[in-house]
Amino acid sequence: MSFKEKVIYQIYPKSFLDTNQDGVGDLAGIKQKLPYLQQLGVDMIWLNPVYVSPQKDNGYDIADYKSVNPLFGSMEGLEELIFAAQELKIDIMFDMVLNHVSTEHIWFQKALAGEKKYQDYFILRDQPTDWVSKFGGNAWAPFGDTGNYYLHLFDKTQADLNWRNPELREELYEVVRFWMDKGVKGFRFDVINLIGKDEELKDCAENDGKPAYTDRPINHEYLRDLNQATYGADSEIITVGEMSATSIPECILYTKPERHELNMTFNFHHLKVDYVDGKKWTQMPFDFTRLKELFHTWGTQMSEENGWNALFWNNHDQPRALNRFVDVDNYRVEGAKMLASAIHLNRGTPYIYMGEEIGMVDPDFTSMDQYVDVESLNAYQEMLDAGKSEVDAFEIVKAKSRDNSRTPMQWSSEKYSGFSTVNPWISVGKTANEINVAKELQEGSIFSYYQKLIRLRKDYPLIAEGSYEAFLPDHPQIYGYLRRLGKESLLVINNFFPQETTIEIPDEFLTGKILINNYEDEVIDKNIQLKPYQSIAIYCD
Ligand code: TEU
Ligand code: CA
Repeated sequence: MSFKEKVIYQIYPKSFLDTNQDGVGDLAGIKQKLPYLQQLGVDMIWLNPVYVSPQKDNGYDIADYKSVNPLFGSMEGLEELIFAAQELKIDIMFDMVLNHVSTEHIWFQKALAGEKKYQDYFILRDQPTDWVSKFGGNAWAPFGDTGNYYLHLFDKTQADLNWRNPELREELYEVVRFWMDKGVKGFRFDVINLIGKDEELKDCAENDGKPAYTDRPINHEYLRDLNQATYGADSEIITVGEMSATSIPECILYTKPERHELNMTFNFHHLKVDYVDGKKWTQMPFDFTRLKELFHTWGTQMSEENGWNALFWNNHDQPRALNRFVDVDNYRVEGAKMLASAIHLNRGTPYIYMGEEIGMVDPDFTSMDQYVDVESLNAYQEMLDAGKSEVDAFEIVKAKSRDNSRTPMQWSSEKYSGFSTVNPWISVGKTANEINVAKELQEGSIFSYYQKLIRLRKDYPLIAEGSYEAFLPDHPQIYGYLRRLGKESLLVINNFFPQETTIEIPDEFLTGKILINNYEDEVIDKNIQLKPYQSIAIYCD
């Protein structure tokens, strides 16, 4: 089965299921829930980092690439998980953080101790540039008492690696091969479009310095090299690159099959349509016109140039999409299904973030003490420093924090949502009694809707392989598209608003059949009146 037919499920291990009652999710918990994932029908699970790490950035600060953090289990436990998953035809995707390591990594420690070989693994300069760290402040920190500075595009404890050094590159390839040998079948490469820094690093006031280190031409060379040295020869392996502040032409280059870089890319433009002036720590209602324009330009151009998108609404860095794009108090269920249809019938590989399949929402925290994430804590402080009141800064953190998606999976209405029997590392969301897996499987309809979408992708090659065209691009409420493959076509219509609206169905679809619909009993007429957040897909051949 090609990666175009597959659906990938993302698990944030810390928050999935705690089996040894220490308040932290673990590998044994994932293993225990494999039948649940099989029931859903997903093909692969992406695990956020489970390596040894001081957890300053929840595992994205790796101290040892070839290890399993005792917090989550053991290497043996991981091997058991990989094996048990394979038995159910589910593969494991690992998160490869190759742009930076924790300052507790032995390489950084040896570099600090003066070993020249390891100093060449990092990006050291005697003068910092004006680049801003993605987690706040200048992107350079003093390198011990050497008078030099090391680059950290993220937290101070995450030192950027020097990909210009072939020895360093070989070490990282070895890491990828190590996990391939363990049976890992997928790799998600963290901020992989930032690895190729220029030799000479210059000040760049524009956009916090991003143009100086993002999508540089040499980045493509490194990816081709990585491909050749590791997964390139194994057609079973699936790769996805997480791309920070990228563009369509770059993502076409990263994913065009004949270039042998990656299978697909994540980009975040559609998740910035509720940012004021592109700034995250602000609030506004989402800009639907902009969202649609992004979907249409990415969809059309990737389709025309044979690039491939990873499709998603949620991940561990984003507040829940239901709270951002849907009137969640009145239309949570309809909205959850509509959002799901909008991406699962689209051109690209869909990802489901844990809890999305039961319509989980943001936790509704009431105090700053409940937040754990380093980015959120830094941002809160920066907002106070800039003169915002505590109340206003809290409101923004509440809407924007990455912790919104990192709360424990809601399994049942038991204490701590059935995630653990002890107080979890981060508080459980307020809705756990109403929104949980046990209840959803008994009386809900979101989970079964996801099952159906996953099934459709496998039953209709058109969904996996078809081209993409915009439908009614100027309609104020509808995000619609057409998929075509040979004589077959699919029309997907999504009403993104709580207001009804009427649309005209093109003649070719009047004799088609409805593949999926989030309301019952719709007949295909020349004019269809769409209900709040209604989504319909009509197929004809
Ligand atoms: O994220 C990269 C990234 O660009 C986001 O962190 C983004 O800048 C941020 O979330 C804005 O809110 C990846 C991981 O997904 C993230 O969890 C890590 O913190 C980051 O890389 C560093 O490894
Ligand atoms: Ca545990």
